[in-house]
Amino acid sequence: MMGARQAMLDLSAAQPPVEPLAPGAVLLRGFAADTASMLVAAIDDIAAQTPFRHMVVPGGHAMSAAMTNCGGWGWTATRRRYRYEPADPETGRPWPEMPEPFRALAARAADAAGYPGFAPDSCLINRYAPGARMGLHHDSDETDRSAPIVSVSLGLPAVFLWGGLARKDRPRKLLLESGDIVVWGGPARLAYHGVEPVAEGEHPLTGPLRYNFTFRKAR
Ligand code: MD3
Ligand code: FE
Repeated sequence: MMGARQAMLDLSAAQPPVEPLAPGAVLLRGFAADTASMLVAAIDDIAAQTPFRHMVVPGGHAMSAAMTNCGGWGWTATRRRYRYEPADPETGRPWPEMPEPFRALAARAADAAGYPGFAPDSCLINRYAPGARMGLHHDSDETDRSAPIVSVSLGLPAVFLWGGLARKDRPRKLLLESGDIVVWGGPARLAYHGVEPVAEGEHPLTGPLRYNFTFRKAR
């Protein structure tokens, strides 16, 4: 009885919609919604080994988003420079391994966005409390710019700002909600972007927090 026709009507097998944002950039709304609670548990496990911290950047101010990493290379900032490090400068130990479900999710999202074979070696995890933000920047510390960046948002929503390839280009605004994934590659890879201050709120999964993690090919 379970013929092809019935399989086509099985909504549980449907893929979430793929929304093109710009050449190279794709929004996958809700792509991580069904694995979100597992992802939050994995973040808690990583943070127990390599704590969230507010990095100080060149210019001297501490970032309002707290950060940690998993995978072979972790993004770090100091007063002097930005750099990918194989170990956490705070603990002296290698960053925790990238959990297999993280790697699989990133590869599946990249594939859905038209970037097959994505093999990230780095995952930067950002934690936003209400009021935390991220100023307009582009991500240029990676050696391999041919690979996309896959960004996963969990918990409280945030208004994401996304501009052009020049800092002066006026940014567009996009609400990113829990479970949303954005893939940035090709001509969008070096676009300027940022996050407006996160509003107060309570999310069933994360309480008063937003997480964003970005999968990268650093080397
Ligand atoms: C567009 N994170 O960690 S994710 C970052 O929500 C970062 O925490 C933001 O920017 C956050 O560097 C935004 C969306 C994002 C990430 C990387 C990009 C957009 C991007 C790289 C190129 C273009
Ligand atoms: Fe960024």
